[in-house]
Amino acid sequence: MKYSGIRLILGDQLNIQHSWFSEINKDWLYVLMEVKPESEYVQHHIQKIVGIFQAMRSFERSLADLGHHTRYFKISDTDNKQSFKLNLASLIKETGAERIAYLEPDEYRLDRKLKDDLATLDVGIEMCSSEHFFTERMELRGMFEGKKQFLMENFYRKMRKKHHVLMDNDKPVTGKWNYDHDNRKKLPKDHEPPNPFLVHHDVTALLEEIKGAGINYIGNINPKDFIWPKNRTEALEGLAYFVQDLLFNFGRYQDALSNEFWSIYHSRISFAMNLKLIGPKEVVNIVESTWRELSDIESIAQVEGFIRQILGWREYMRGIYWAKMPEYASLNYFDSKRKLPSWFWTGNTKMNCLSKAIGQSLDYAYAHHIQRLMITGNFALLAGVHPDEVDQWYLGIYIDAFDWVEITNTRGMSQFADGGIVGSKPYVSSAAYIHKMGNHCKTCHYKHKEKVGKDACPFNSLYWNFIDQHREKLEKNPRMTMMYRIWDKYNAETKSELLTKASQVIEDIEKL
Ligand code: FAD
Ligand code: DLZ
Repeated sequence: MKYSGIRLILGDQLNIQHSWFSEINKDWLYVLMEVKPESEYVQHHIQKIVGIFQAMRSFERSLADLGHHTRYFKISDTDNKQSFKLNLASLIKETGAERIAYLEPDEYRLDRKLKDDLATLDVGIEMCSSEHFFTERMELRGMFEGKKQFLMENFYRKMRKKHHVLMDNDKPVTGKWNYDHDNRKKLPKDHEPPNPFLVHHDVTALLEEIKGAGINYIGNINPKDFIWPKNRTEALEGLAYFVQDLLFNFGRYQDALSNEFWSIYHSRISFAMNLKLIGPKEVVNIVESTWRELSDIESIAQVEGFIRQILGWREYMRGIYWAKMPEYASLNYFDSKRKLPSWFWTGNTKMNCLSKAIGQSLDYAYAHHIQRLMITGNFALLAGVHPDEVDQWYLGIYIDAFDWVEITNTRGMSQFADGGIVGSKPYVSSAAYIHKMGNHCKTCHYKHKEKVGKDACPFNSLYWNFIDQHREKLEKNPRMTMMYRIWDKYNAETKSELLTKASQVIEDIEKL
């Protein structure tokens, strides 16, 4: 059939509410493609590939059911040239299309690639807004001008005002902007959070197609019971479950760690949001209106804590990404050089917190924020692992991982490789923090209170080694002063024992 134009939809642009789809226009052919290079730019978790392809296929069916004209390239199709450019070139020939429109990619890599690739096709090109975020790509950059650091909290308050979220006129509702301070509890003994919201899909056939295409992957999957949403309806069900059963403990336990529960009170909506099955504006609206309807003033700390993650952190990270790419992707403030230990791909370590965080990441392609920041990220930073290694691991393993939000969180917030653009100090801790926030240490082979003995928790010596090693870069940071004061009070013998122990830990890193 002949079309005057082709509209390309990427795998993380499945926004059925986009204005593109508001009316049926038979001049446009909507195109989605499963292509090998997008699955292989990093070694992905199999659940991430399955989850994206499942949602893409479902999205194309929804568009066709609405009456739009579509073309879908499956990974196994023999006429699939496994390239956006080559598939589009064939379609231009086949349909006579004279223009291609696409939605702004969220990743710098793909943004550049599509610009370059499409420029070689002899048609008109148009890039349109994805109509998903609160902010425009470059909005934060303007606020940055002349500043080394632009604090998330300042950005968040601007967003609250601009979008009238949790505001009474120009004042924050209840008079306070941020309730983070009230929100740092571990789970009480015998406390059981509700079960995570799960859908159940049989993806056996899709998995076989992916294997047949020879795509390399990591991680585990139960193809008879795949738990990630495939469309907007399922994503909205997950959100409704969160609002009803989890939100009112969200902030309180958002930093908790647990041996038993893998998502605690977290929403698990990042995958659906990053694919754009649901949008941040509707999530924030639903949460705020539920809170206002219930008039439950006590729960403001939970509600504000959750909204801050989406209106604050998520938009802020995207703003930093577009303000600082491409340089951001190669920052390495501490000049770290090591490789990740091989047990990051198996979870086979005697360190219980790491074994649990990595094990569940392999099983579910998911870990909650504190596991990513204070367990795996903390360890990688203390062990001096190169940020490229750390980025690749996070980008591959998590179902919600896309460069714009992964790299700013990993290289920025977690590894401080940006020297303090995102964070005001490195997120590092000894075992004391991990013990304080959960029950991992209770059942661990290592002793959280010991620093240098055979069974001392490796986090302890690595922590002090980090403090010692990076003195020049950190001691003037006001938020690190206290740690240097403590370190300086240790006598020479204690210091030497700690540093020797840290060297042993690094030497034996594969056997920890
Ligand atoms: P909840 O705890 O329920 O939070 C609700 C929502 O808030 C999330 O769905 C997410 O959209 C948003 N949010 C919360 N924290 C952040 C944050 N720091 N940055 C951006 N959005 C946030 N998030 C991703 O979406 N993709 C990633 O690739 C990613 N990589 C990360 C890597 C590291 C090292 C760290 C420390 C954090 C990373 N995050 C990433 C942020 C955060 O950990 C996840 O968004 C969150 O764990 C997703 O689970 P959830 O939906 O249950 O979140
Ligand atoms: C992550 C991913 C994967 C695994 N596969 C595809 C694909 O085959 N086709 C596609 O259009 N998109 C895929 N994606 C998502 C893209 O990489 C995504 O659009 C970019 O990461 C931009 O954020």
